[in-house]
Amino acid sequence: MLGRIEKRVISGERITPEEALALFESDDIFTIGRIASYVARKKNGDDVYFIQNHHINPTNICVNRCRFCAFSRSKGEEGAYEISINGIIRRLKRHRYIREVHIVGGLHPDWPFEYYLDILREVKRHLPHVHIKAFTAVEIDYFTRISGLSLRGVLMRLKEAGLDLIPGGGAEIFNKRVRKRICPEKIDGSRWLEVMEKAHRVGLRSNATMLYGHIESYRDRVDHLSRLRRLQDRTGGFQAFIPLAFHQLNTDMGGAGYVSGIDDLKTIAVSRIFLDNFQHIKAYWIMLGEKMAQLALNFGADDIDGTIIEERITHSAGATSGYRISKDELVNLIKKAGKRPVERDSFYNPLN
Ligand code: V47
Ligand code: SF4
Repeated sequence: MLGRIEKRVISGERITPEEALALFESDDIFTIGRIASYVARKKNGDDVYFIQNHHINPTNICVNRCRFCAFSRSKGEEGAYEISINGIIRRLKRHRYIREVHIVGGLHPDWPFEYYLDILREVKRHLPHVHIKAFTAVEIDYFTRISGLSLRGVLMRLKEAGLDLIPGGGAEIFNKRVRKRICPEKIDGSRWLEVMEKAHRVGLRSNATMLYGHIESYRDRVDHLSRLRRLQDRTGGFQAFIPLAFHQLNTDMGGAGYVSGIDDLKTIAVSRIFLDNFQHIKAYWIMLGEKMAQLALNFGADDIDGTIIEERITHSAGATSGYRISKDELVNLIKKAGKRPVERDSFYNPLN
């Protein structure tokens, strides 16, 4: 079966969901890695992208309280926090060299939509050279509810205020049954896809993610990837796909166990092979750990994310990676994987 898939991929054919399932079910990680590397090299040569970026999570107060999320708190609960707009600007000004800020947070019960627009405006005013990647599809849907505006209306206001692109979070797993168990309050998969489709239609590019390694099956992963591939066929608006390895510490899903390194590599590789219409597959070093992310560069990934500087979501759930990494360390890590480091901006334009 793998031999047939490899031949089909080499002759430029698209693999079917059944074939993707067969790859997930196979133990032949080296053959899967070889096929994925072939696809990655055809798309991006030996280039591996990174960016000097800064993550900011303005608040962990969230009305959703997903079961897999160790980061969120309810209002008034111990550990709940809010960072003021001044606080955000102060943090960013300490790192003026960054090219992108990634802003996502909880669904705050009291903040009006205007407040989120103010965050964008102030960041743009103080750091006009920085691209703003902000607000997951889940937050954007929430903005329609708190503002009473249409989805298009919200997206246009965000764009006017300075939003450059949308991160891929909140996708989790689209399968209804699994989603109900891991994040019952969250918008369903169809709505997540609808928000992304509309965003692409108004000219905003975005990423996509998949949370794996909890209670989902391989079939659920293939269903998730299929739905993303179909939307990408229609809009072409996704830049990168990022598989996110579930971390269980301090969550309500403690029995799930740790995701194995083999599963991390396999998920990167199958994503690379199946998502033939995505230009980039990102090995997010914060979740994979620096070493596994480096290995993933030889299993189909061509992007390792960036300097991050401040990370709360995964570290709340027990991530063992560092909190930040320097540009030099990223370059070194990519070179040692036998790849060519390319510093990029938010739209994958190479910087010299
Ligand atoms: O939406 C939450 C996930 C996401 C846990 O677009 C967890 O470039 C694992 O989307 N274990 C946020 N994952 C992170 C994200 C992201 C990260 C880096 C780059 C980009 C991009 C996007 O983190 C959430 C959720 O899916 N998450 N809790 C956890 N316990
Ligand atoms: Fe809220 Fe996002 Fe955490 Fe869910 S994953 S509880 S929506 S912060």
